[in-house]
Amino acid sequence: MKPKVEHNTIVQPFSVGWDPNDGIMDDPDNHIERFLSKIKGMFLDVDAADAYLTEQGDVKVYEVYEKTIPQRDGEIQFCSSITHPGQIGGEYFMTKGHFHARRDTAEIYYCLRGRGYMMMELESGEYVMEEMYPGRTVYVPAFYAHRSINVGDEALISLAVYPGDAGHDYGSIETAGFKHLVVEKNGKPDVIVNPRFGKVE
Ligand code: PAN
Ligand code: ZN
Repeated sequence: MKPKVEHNTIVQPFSVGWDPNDGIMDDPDNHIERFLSKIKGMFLDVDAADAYLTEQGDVKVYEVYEKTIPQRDGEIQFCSSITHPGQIGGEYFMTKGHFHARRDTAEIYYCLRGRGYMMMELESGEYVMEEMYPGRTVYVPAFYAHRSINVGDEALISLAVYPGDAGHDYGSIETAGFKHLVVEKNGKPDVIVNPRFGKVE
């Protein structure tokens, strides 16, 4: 059987409005919202997450606005990534993070608002963290899992751009976690080693 050729769907040129102050895209195809109740397991202190939910209710930890682009080589995916400010047991609000399903694909994040870090980790647990603040661009090389971490007191807003066929592998992070976590210590961000890293639950 001949392989299915997907190149018969041609994307029409388009433009889209996107407000750098709040990261909201005018006419998105997808608006992904991640609430604490659904992702509390990614925080180290799940009891603190439960206490937060009881005391302050469910909150949006982060959200993404995007247009639907065919997932194929040659196209480019882009989205508005918004991580809200907050902490759970001293650990800053952050995205779930992922490897790209196609591991040999990179990504850039152009930060427009807020203050934070991009945590980038290889499967081995080796890591590099780059600062994010307005005007700063982070290059996430191929093979690095990546997550945005908001260490400020306003939303951390970035434009993320990556190859059309990169895809997302969340499973590896959900089972093994990131080896390095960022927590507040003496009022400043500090990196700790995740005691649960690599322990499949
Ligand atoms: C970004 C992320 C976005 C949300 O567009 O998807 O910041 O983070 P999670 O995907 O980890 O939930 C990206 O890195 N795309 O490849
Ligand atoms: Zn990515």
